[in-house]
Order: sequence, then C-alpha cells, then structure tokens
Amino acid sequence: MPRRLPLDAYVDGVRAGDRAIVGRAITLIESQRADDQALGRALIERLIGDTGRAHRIGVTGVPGAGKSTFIEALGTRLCAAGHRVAVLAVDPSSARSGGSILGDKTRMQELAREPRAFVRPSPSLGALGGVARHSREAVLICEAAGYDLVLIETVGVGQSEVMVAHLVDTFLLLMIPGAGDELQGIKRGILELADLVAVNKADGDRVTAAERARRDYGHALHLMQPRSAGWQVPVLTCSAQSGAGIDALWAKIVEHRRHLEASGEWQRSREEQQVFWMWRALEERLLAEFRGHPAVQARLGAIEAAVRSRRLSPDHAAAELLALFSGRG
Ligand SMILES: Nc1nc2c(ncn2[C@@H]2O[C@H](COP(=O)(O)OP(=O)(O)O)[C@@H](O)[C@H]2O)c(=O)[nH]1
Ligand SMILES: [Mg+2]
Repeated sequence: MPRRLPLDAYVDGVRAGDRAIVGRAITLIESQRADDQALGRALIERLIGDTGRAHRIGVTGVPGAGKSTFIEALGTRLCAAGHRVAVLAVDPSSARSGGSILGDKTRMQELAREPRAFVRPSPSLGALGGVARHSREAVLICEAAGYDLVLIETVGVGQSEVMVAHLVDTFLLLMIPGAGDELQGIKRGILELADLVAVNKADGDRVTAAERARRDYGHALHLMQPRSAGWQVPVLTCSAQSGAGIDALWAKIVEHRRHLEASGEWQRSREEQQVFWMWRALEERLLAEFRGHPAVQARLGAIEAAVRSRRLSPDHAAAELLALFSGRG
C-alpha cells in the first residue's frame, strides 16, 4: 500500500467512514513532512463543511484514575445504543519523552473491536502547540467520518487539559476516592475547567470513601464559578469496572449539552473556540517565521548572551529582536 493516498481517496474514505482511511488521514495531519502537511491542510479544507456535528467530550484525571477504563465502558454502551464513537488521546508526556502516562489501557481493545467505534490510541508527537493542532484536526476528521461522539482522553497534570478544554463542549473530571487533592495533582484551576466531576472506583471497599469524596468535591465546587452560567457542576460516583453509575453520568452529560444548546452557549463557545485557535495558530506561525528570520538569526545569540549577563533587560531585548524582525532594527 502506498504511504500516501491521493487527496480524493482520503476525502471519500473519510466521508464513507472507512476506519482505516480515517486512521491514515490522522497520520497524515500528524506528519512533520512539508508535503504531507500541505496535503493535510487541503484535506481539512475539503472536509470542513462536514464537521462540527459531534458532541465533543473531554475526560481528564490523574494517571490511574480510570479514564481509559471509563471511556471503554461508556463507549461500548453508547455504541450499543446506536451512537458512533471516536476516541482520541492527548498525552503531553509523549511529546517530551516519547513515553506515555496515559498508559496501556489507552488502546481500549474491547471498544476498538466495536465496528461503530474508532480508537486512536497513539497521541501525537511534537510540541504541545503541534499536539493541539493535531488533536483539533483529528476531531474534525472524526466528525466528517460521521462519529457523533468524540471522546478525548487527557491527563490532569499540566497544560494539556487547559488545551483540551478549548477543544470540547463538555469536560469531565475523573477523581479517585481517598487520594487527597495533592496526591491527585488536582489544582483549583483544573476543577474550574470541569463541567462534571465523577469519583471513579466507587466499588468494593471504596464505596464509602467515594461517597465522602463526592460530598467534599460538591462543597468545594459550590464555592466556585462554573464554566457555564446557570450550570451547577454535578458530582457523581461511578465504577468504570462494574459499570455502576455510568448511565447516570451519561444522562448528566446529555443534560449538559441540552443546557448549552438552550442557553445559546453551545454555539457561542464553539465560535469563541474557533477564534481562540486562530490566535494560537497565528502565534505558532509567527514564532516560526520569527526564528527563521535572517536578521533575527544573526543577532539572536549575542542578544541572548546580553540578557544572560544582564547587560540587557529581557524586555529591551525583545523589543530589539522585534525591530530586527520587522526591518526597523
Ligand atoms: N476497582 C476499580 N478499578 C478500576 C476502575 N476503573 C479503572 N480501574 C483500574 O485502575 C487502573 C488504571 O485504569 P486506567 O483506565 O488505565 O486509568 P487511566 O490512567 O486514568 O486511563 C487499571 O488497573 C484499571 O483496571 C474502577 O471503576 N474500579
Ligand atoms: Mg489511560
């Protein structure tokens, strides 16, 4: 099989919901090669009219919270109910080290066997900015392929969940009982991003602890500003392993969507997200052009050295570099 297909083959294959082609289209947009990137951009342009229809749902939480197990349990149920479910992963650790903190279960073997599901386990490589663009375009490809639910797994330990919050309509935070806030690495900032909170692993001898954690998070959230006006963030318990509470949680996710649609926030937030990503793309391109600019390249080393030795203030140095870039230097 050729490494790369003609543009029409990608377009037709994605529109037909051909899972192998969907996978190859995502590989294409993740490629670092200039010719692949040009083809990838052309593909996104061709598909853009077929995008925007899915409910985009982010799932975050510390490693081991049960995100993959939960997505597999939920995804399997949703497929049985007639949905088509795509699962993507965003893992900032793999961008840095090549290792993954999303873990093995991210492969979700059971769900991947489901004909109505598409699972993309390998998160993209590259800087977080690149990962953001890849993830966003992967969502669009899944939508064009007819998946009506796109679930995105990410880890609640750094910046990736902030980025994912700008990608999704509904953001679910999975906690585990008895770990304590510090242990779970959950800062107030992450709690503020959540539209729903679920305490997972509410099974066996953890049921009481999970119930206590649910009450504690409920109290904490009551004092916070919710992400969308008029929506009190629900806190539930569930067990991804036994399936207990999963249906109730899904009902809340659907309720959140209805709330957004009724208030007009669904549309508004999608529009704001588009503009947000335009600025991120602009920043990324501008910075690349800046670094590649000959006058900047010629002076960068000397200016950095001057900043290091405090002969030049960082702000002054930035102004000088910008002047070089814009031809005023
Ligand atoms: N007891 C129990 N274990 C669970 C539950 N959900 C996940 N696990 C286990 O927790 C571990 C981490 O799960 P995983 O889905 O990989 O977590 P992730 O890192 O958040 O994606 C695995 O050994 C799972 O089998 C649950 O609801 N109850
Ligand atoms: Mg995982």
